[in-house]
Amino acid sequence: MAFKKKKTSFVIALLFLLTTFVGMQTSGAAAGDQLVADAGGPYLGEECSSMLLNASGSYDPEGDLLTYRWNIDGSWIENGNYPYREWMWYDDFSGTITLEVSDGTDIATDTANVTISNVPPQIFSIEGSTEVDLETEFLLLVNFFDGMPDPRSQVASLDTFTVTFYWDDGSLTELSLGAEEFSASTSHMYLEEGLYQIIIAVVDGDGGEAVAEWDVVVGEIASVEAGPDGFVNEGSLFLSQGFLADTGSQSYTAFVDYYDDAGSLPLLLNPGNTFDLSHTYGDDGVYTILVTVFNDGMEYGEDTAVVTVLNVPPAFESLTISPTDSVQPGVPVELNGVFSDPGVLDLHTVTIDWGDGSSTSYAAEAGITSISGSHSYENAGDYQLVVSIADDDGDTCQASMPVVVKNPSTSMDAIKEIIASLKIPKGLKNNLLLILEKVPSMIKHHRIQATIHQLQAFIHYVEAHYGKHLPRDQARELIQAARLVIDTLRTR
Ligand SMILES: [Ca+2]
Ligand SMILES: [Ca+2]
Ligand SMILES: [Ca+2]
Ligand SMILES: [Ca+2]
Repeated sequence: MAFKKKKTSFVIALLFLLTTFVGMQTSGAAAGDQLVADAGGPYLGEECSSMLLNASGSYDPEGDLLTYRWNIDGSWIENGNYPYREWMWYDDFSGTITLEVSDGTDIATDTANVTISNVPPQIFSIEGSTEVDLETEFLLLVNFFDGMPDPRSQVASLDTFTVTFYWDDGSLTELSLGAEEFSASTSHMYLEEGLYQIIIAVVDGDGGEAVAEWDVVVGEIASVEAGPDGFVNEGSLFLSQGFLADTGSQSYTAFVDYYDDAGSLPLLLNPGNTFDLSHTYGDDGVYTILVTVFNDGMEYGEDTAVVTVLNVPPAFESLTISPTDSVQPGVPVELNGVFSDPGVLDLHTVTIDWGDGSSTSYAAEAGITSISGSHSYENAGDYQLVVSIADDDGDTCQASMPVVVKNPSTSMDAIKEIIASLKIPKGLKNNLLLILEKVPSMIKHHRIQATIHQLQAFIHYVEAHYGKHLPRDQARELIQAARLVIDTLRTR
């Protein structure tokens, strides 16, 4: 709302009042005998729908007859002595309009905000054939409208259009239309027989969209089409789609046999008499899917599709050995693991090559996916253990792990050799050998704690003579060798 000046001096006082008593503007009390314009609004609407502009809040305190005019989109629209004015925008719009009122002497103006939204097109009809010959052009026509479609007051928008025909064979046709061009036609030719679901999209220049579907049967198709043959891996979902030649009637019932233990199953028919095939095979092979359709209890037709299911090799999920670092001869190494195979019906052969010339092999029934084995090595050494798994269709997987076997008895022999070579008093040398005398037999009988205890006693004895009759370097060498044997004994 705004006021038109009468005298310059008055404006200053008026601005003061406006700033101080904003809430009093509409009352007119603060404006004295000023002419007041009120443009109403804000106005919200849609393109091609009538809008009533309302200036009835305008007034003249002196009661003079007012004249009204509106400025819309840069043009003045005279409205005589009428405060109301019907107006229509033919396209979406966002902005302001200006009202000017006059009492013959003075004028006052006001603005109002307007937001007009786009209306999407509407598809009225599609004209064309539902059955066409192969490799023959056929015509399709779409009728639509954009704006106010009510036949009593049909009003078109200013929008332009893009019409796209998606032919369902991987190709499309796009047409550009000008304002008020409300029909589009084009032709197409199919190179393969089948049922095609054509999508027609009409989009106006402001993004409003309408979509419709048109089904067409191309060529001489069988009453039932089970869809194309296909390939899939065992354990993966096979998905395909088929249809009936009659796309309209709802009197059909269908069954599918996926050619495995499940036998014949009811098959859901979608609107338009299409159907979805969906199955997971537990083993490789060539399977013939059979679809049978009945109409009111009578067989209507049947069709097959061949699915070739490919074998998938097994794979390791986990594999561990225990103990993890080193092991002594004669102490068993435990192997454990899990493998997988999407072919849930596959049988497997697990082979463990222990790396020392011996191996273990066993058969795992369908559904058994664990790996286990146990083995004792006779001699110290570094071995490479290899696990192989083969399914009954010739695919395999393989994994290997190192195994370290250490012999504490060998290490004991090394200690004795060190003692024998020492240049120390004979009595001391004999005592050292005496403490270790029973150790090899203890190791042989797996008396681990007693062996460790005896070796610790040996270390204490060496420490007691450290730097005296036993030179420091040689004492350290003996202690280190004894600790190595203890470590080997502990890791079992
Ligand atoms: Ca528009
Ligand atoms: Ca529109
Ligand atoms: Ca298989
Ligand atoms: Ca397999």
